Amino acid sequence: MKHLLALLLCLSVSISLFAQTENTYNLLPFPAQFAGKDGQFTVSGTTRIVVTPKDAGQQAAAQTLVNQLRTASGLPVAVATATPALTRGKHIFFTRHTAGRCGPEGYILNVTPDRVTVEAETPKGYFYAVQSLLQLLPVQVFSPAKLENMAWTIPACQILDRPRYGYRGLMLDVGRYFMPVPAVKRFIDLMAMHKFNTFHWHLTEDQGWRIEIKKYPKLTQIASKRKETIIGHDGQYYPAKFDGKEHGGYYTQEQIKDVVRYAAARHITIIPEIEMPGHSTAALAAYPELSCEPGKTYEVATRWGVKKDVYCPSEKTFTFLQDVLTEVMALFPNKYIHIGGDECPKDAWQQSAFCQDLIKKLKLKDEHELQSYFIRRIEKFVNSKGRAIIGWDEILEGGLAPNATVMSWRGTKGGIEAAKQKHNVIMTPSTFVYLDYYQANPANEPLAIGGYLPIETVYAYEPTPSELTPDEQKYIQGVQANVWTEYIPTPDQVEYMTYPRAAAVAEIGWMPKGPRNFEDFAMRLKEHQKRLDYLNVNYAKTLLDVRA
Ligand code: TNX
Repeated sequence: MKHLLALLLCLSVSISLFAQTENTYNLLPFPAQFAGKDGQFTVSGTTRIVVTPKDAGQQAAAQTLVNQLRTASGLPVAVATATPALTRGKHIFFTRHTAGRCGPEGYILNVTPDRVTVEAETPKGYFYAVQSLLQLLPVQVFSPAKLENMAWTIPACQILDRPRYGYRGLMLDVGRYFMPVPAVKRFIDLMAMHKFNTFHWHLTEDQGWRIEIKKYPKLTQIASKRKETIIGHDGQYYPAKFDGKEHGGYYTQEQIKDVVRYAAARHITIIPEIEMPGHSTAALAAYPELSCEPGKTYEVATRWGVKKDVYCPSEKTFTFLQDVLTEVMALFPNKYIHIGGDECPKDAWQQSAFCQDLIKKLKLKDEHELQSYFIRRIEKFVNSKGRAIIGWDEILEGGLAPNATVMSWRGTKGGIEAAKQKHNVIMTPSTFVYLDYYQANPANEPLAIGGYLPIETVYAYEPTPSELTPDEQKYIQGVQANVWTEYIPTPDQVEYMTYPRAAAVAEIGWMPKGPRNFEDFAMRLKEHQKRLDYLNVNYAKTLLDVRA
């Protein structure tokens, strides 16, 4: 009996300890500096989110908090501008930080039983503070419907938070499978919740062109549709199988503008990608005169894999691409335009008399240098409009364009090389952050492109290569995970492949350098998944299954 009592006591202590860790500080990504305190702040119907008059950034962030709280709690919480009476009350206060400790994306959060203060220097800082406050509240705050009998508490703590990297991205490939606007917006919503700040929108592919270009209507009339899709890969990873369905879709320029605004409201920059000179079969199907083979006609590709049908480095192509980029730059106001540059087989160029003459005329060594000439010319154009290019690491071959940022995807080699050449780098190695790869035993998973990338591996990734000197390391701007969609035909499947692994990427990009504890992450993730449940996210349950 005594033993039984002791056991029960032990159990209840460990349960309450567990409950403590489980229900309190399940922040994801975890903040840079964090100290838990005693007690808690309770949100009630009279709680006001108090903002400085005329501060639109505070106002917007406070409104996000109020909307979520009202939906889940039904409490009449509201945003209010500061008055002396309010200042004495138990409220949530937004104030502008002036001591320079937050930086462009950071915030300071102080939660005591008597008040909550939120400090930041920018609208983005306030926005991220609110994301953290929502994560400090019970997970039920993510409920889309009102819940009764809840205590809406925020555990006391002190947080000084700012991200490790200024670039924290996710890429979505809408070329292989078109994803409708609501799906893209939802992808953006989930990114914002995880404090990602860059959405790389892969808009053109061999298998489909997805952005309306007014000057070239055949891009949407012809290049945005394919006859049917073969579930199979050139080079045959898998037996080919027809899905028998036509596939297509594109975004109108109005829709693009709407998505850009939507993302901006969530402090996410969109980087559009227009692929060149490879991955361009769909564009050639619409405008075959852009190829090196006069008279040849093309069809939008229906199989996956690297295609030999590529743009010719001709004046016609440059005019076309400059026109396209002009419309693209008008739609996307940010600095960076991604010009692809990956996987461009040189066969067509080798066989083309025009290309061989051009190589001679420009005194180039080979087709790699011809690709470099291609990218440099495009870069010059983009730079002349006040913008900058990003390209996949193949743009290193034959010489980097002078101001280009490199995305290192074939492992980390390209990124290391580019940083040594004093170019900015985004690390996105397939070996760690390709979310199209299997996350668990392929035998139990839906068909994927191959590769094996469980969340533990993703979480173990250190984006800044130790091979670089401290000076060179400064060129590593951040980290991005890529969702290629050859085997991901629906938005639901996108969520399945993206989460929870993207949560690991979010934390890698945010938390200060240092040893990371996967067990700690996994425990927070378990709670975090309840938030994703409320949001109806179709995340893979892999981690929970493994650990159950
Ligand atoms: C390589 S990563 C590609 C994509 C594929 C992906 C599949 C890169 C720049 N190119 O075209 O979709 O592998 O994992």
